[in-house]
Amino acid sequence: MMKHFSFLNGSKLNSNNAKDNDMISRFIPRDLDSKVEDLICSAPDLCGKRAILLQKWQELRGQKLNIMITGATGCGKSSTINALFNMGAATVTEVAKVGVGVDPETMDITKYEIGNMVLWDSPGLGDGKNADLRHSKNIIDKLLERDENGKLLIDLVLVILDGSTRDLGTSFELINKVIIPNLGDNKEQRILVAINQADVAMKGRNWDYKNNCPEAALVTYLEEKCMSVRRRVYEGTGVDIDPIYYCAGYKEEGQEQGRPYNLAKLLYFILMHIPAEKRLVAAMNANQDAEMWQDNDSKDYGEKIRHSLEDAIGTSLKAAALGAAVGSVFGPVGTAVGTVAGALVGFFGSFFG
Ligand SMILES: Nc1nc2c(ncn2[C@@H]2O[C@H](COP(=O)(O)OP(=O)(O)O)[C@@H](O)[C@H]2O)c(=O)[nH]1
Ligand SMILES: [Mg+2]
Repeated sequence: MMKHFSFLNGSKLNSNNAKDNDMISRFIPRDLDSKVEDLICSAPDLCGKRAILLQKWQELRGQKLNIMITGATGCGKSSTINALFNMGAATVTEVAKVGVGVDPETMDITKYEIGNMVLWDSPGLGDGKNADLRHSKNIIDKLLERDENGKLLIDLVLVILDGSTRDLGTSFELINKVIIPNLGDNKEQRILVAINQADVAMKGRNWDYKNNCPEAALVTYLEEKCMSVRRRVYEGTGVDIDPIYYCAGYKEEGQEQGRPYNLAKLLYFILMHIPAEKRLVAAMNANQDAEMWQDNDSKDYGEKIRHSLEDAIGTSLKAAALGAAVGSVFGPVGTAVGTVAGALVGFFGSFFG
């Protein structure tokens, strides 16, 4: 059921005033609905399309997103999830527990639910023969699972590799033998391989700790590592992936918390690998600590993230309002909807840098 919206007393929010800017900086998702309601109600030129837009907005908000995160124990799955998303709001469930007395570190799948987003934290291979068999089976079962509409449940598999490990044999086993054969159609779209712990890939050498970024020699090393992973996966499966490297951040005893590197890049790649109408759900649950997103190999990712959201939301709202084919929408209503999409992305996209 659609929530009751106050259409009649619209136009109370001017998106340019100082109060509003202050609200942007302290924005929390809880406020998002009322902000969008205000935006849609106060936008001119919508020609009676407000109710449709509000309903479409609720539909986008209500999308279900399922991401599997897998990789060898210690590669940084937990660290990555904590860096990327607003895990303070997550509910946690241990699922698919098989057997008794297993080591908690290698214990099967953990399910994190944050709003409409579900993360399935699934150990990869390398924990011994029995554990590997169990983990493979759990991963395959999850990959083959279908939602209530008969579509594959998992939208994206994020495979994390430990960049400080030379031998990635078990990771190729996981990607080439377990994941890719069970990914269904559109395999390139539904897998993202990310090499973590970029800071210690050369045992801590060539990492610029002051500026939190790799020096030239380490960049070369990491780029080669990405190419070599790409090649190994292509040779093994014929699937052409585009791996990236990053750093989830680290916490050493008695030291300052290390900031992530390329985390905004990782989020951008995640957004581009999930269905466009689900991008909003991912972004809404992103970590709102601006510090996490600030260090990347390019300054553009904040802008790219906002653009990909604006594009997805704008396209969807326009299509709903005008019943027209995507991309062919011009004229005042199209422009007004585009403005609404841009403004609402601005509301919660400011922390991406
Ligand atoms: N130096 C460094 N350490 C990391 C990074 N990511 C994770 N770690 C450390 O690696 C260890 C294992 O990480 P964790 O997230 O528990 O891995 P998981 O077993 O895959 O969930 C922890 O001590 C983390 O602090 C990183 O990017 N750089
Ligand atoms: Mg973990």
